[in-house]
Amino acid sequence: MLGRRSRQAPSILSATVRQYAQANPATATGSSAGSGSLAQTESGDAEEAGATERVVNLQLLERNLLESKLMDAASGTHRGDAAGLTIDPGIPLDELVVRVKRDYQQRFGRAPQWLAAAPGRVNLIGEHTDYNEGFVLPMAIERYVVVAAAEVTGAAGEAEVGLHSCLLNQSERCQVGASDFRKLAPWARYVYGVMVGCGEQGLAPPALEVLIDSTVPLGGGLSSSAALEVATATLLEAVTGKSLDPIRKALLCQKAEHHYAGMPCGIMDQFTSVLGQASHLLLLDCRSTEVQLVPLADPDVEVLIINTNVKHELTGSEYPLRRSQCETAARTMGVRSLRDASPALLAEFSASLDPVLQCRARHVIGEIERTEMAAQCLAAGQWARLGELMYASHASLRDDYEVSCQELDLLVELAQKHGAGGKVIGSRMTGGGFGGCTVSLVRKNHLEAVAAAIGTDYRQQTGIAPSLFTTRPAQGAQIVRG
Ligand code: GAF
Repeated sequence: MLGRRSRQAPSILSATVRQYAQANPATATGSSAGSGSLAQTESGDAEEAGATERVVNLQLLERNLLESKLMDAASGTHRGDAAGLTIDPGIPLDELVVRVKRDYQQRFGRAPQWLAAAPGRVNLIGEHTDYNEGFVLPMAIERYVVVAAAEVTGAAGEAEVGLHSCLLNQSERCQVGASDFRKLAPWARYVYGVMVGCGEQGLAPPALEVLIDSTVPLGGGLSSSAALEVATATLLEAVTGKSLDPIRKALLCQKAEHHYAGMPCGIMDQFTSVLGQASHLLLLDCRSTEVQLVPLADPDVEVLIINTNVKHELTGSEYPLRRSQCETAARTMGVRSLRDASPALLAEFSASLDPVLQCRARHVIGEIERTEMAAQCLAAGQWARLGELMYASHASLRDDYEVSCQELDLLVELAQKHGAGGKVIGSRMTGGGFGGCTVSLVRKNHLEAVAAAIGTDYRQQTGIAPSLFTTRPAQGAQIVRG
């Protein structure tokens, strides 16, 4: 039986990546991946969030327009009459690299010396479970952040780093470890935080000019920020010629997000961007950091991502609020985290636990269970059951965790409607919520028709064009040679 719940709480955790087949020899095939080494889990530093009311975005239209522009820029597409009805083929990594090299040459008058790429991620199931020490089942996607750099020779004193974002057409300058990061643009804080963290691990950068480009949609819940962090850490590995342990690297990036971007995220996004494997999902145990590779290589099954192109939460307070609600629920029930809770334990506390906290805990406890089951279904090819688990996950996120929104719910309903009869295996919101994307598993020969039908209905009912693309599970971060 896969992933039995460990009630141990080790302080130093060994991290291994292994093939799911090792635990389930009867159901999976493939080669094993490398292994990480030692790491201490970051417990997180979520602040007590005061606000309990859901934040409604009063400037939704304005923000949608801005984000749509950014998303178009990220995907390299232009919206025409067919927007929202066709699947965006995207830009392959090698083309993005060529674009980055060309832009670097134009901006700085010479070729970059080092390049690194890191992917975004989509989570198939296991939402809001990572910071509860549960399981997640994500994969890296074929959308990347690419960073390029060359050394600035003759720089005196503190090494100054120049940063340019092609996506936003913005530039920043900083001295790693010596600048006030609050004065930097938000995107540059991620880079700065990672560079500080790398410096602490002996990978301090010299004076550099850095150029950044991306095809990971911004604000779409596909981890554009984790991809930026991990690409930066990978770039510094190339620059310094030193390697970070993969687990340490992911934790360093997570820490940068906590401290320099103020987002108390879990470990899923950074781990996936570092450890992603072609043709595989990662069943990540967020307590032990053990990863099992679950094959997703059936040529008849497509992973369809649909972006609602809305984002309803302006303040960012909902995520820390959920995190602190989970911590309070766990404390009240006398367990270290909701990983250690069960439906029976929750029932015991039905009289004393706040009803909202009961709902939050019910989601997390159920979602951890669903994620383990989903990995088993995938490995055994039990697609119908997997689909049920995905729909159940969405309902739980909508009703108990309250992180969905009308647009996400509509996309899932449309997937169910147009995918009846097994055309769509399952569908659910993915990522933090309040907008962003859904992930659906779709039978290949129905893909185009189903995508067009969902896109048309969504646009008709919301007035918003969604963005659609498919992806195979991608390789994690890499230094790009030549
Ligand atoms: C965001 C966070 F960054 C992740 O750590 C995870 O909690 C996710 O939301 C929800 O599953 O992407």
